[in-house]
Amino acid sequence: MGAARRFTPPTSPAFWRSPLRGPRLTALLGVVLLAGITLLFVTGLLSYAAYNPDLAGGVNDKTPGKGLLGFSLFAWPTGPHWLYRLTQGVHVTLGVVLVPVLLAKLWSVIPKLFTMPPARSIGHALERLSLLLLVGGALFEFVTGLLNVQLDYVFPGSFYSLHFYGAWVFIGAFVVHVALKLPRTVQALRERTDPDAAADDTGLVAVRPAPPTVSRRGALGLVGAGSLLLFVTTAGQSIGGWWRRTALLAPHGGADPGSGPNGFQINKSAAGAGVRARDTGEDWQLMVEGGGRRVRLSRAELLRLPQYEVALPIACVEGWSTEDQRWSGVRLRDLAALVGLDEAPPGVLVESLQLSGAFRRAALRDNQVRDPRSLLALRVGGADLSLDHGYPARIIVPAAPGVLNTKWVARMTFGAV
Ligand SMILES: Nc1nc2c(c(=O)[nH]1)N[C@H]1C(S)=C(S)[C@@H](COP(=O)(O)O)O[C@H]1N2
Ligand SMILES: [Mo]
Repeated sequence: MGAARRFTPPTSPAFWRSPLRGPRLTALLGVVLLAGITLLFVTGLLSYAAYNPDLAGGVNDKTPGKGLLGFSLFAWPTGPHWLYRLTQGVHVTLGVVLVPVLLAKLWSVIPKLFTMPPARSIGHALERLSLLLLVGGALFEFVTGLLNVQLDYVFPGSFYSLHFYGAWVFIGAFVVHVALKLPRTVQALRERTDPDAAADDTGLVAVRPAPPTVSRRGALGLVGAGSLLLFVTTAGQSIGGWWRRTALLAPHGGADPGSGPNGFQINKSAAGAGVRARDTGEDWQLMVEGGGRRVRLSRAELLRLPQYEVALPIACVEGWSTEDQRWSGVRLRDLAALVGLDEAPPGVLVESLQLSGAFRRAALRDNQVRDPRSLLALRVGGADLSLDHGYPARIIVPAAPGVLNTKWVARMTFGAV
């Protein structure tokens, strides 16, 4: 028997032996994340604004305590009609695709987690604390985002506040981190090779490197291949057409939509929302209120009003979207005119006959009501709406997130928001 090998704890630099680690690998992964996370942050803020959380009454507001963090809000436009489809498709697809890069980046710096002593000075302690917020924030944002996309809102309602406040904590730590590390990152990218362990000021280069099993280029290739695989199995849910078949990782929605004009993704089925066929039968009436007036309309009466057809997609916060569907029905501004609000109609509060659930009501801004493409849709693709797509009537608004396209509408109150 040979002498017992001495145990090397992870707090010892000798424990970390991969010859791949070094400032250059970390810097390369770092710049990819710098670009990617910046775009994630911007598209995330856009998605937040697209919900119109600042409308009066707080109907759409899942983060009433946002305070100054609501500074970025603006009136979300109604064009181009594919706007939310694009921004949210980018947000979700990019978030998924960056997962291997994030994991590789964390792997590349993991020896630093075990640095001893834990804090050499107050400055060092503060830096490590900010890293806790950085790494914790990154993992939190990616995990909550992926759970929301994959599991159909595991935390309905609260997802928005978790992901929103988490994003601000994370981005604060991220900005500090970038400011501290950018000079060293640029230097590492300029120098073609890593310093040896003795000259290394980053603590990343292995002091006792193991023989290489893969080159650094090979390792980056693996990360890239992982991202590419995730891209082709995710992006199809937003690109549509032939690509939809490649979207193996996309969520499958509340029900099988079947084929025909109503054969597109269903988010929450009628059964799932507790909407029964007898609530939507002959007795169903739409109540339109506003300007001190009230009108009730049956579906037959709605069908006798001027009908318009628009080609618009449904684009969900989860990242999936449909191709443009041919919706037809009554213009929202014509409904406002029915209660006398034909001059510059105001925003509207839309309520579903669904009794409970976070998405049973939504508010639309005046610019959305006024757009001639905004409809109370009665039909899609030349057929009556299916119960799962919102029969007898649902909202469809250009460029808006799917959540504002309320299904099984029962009441519309103009001027309530
Ligand atoms: N009443 C009601 N309307 C609703 C929802 C809901 O749960 N209840 N879900 C919304 C969400 S989040 C989306 S993405 C769209 C999806 O519409 P679809 O199922 O017809 O594709 O409906 C919206 N309208
Ligand atoms: Mo949605």
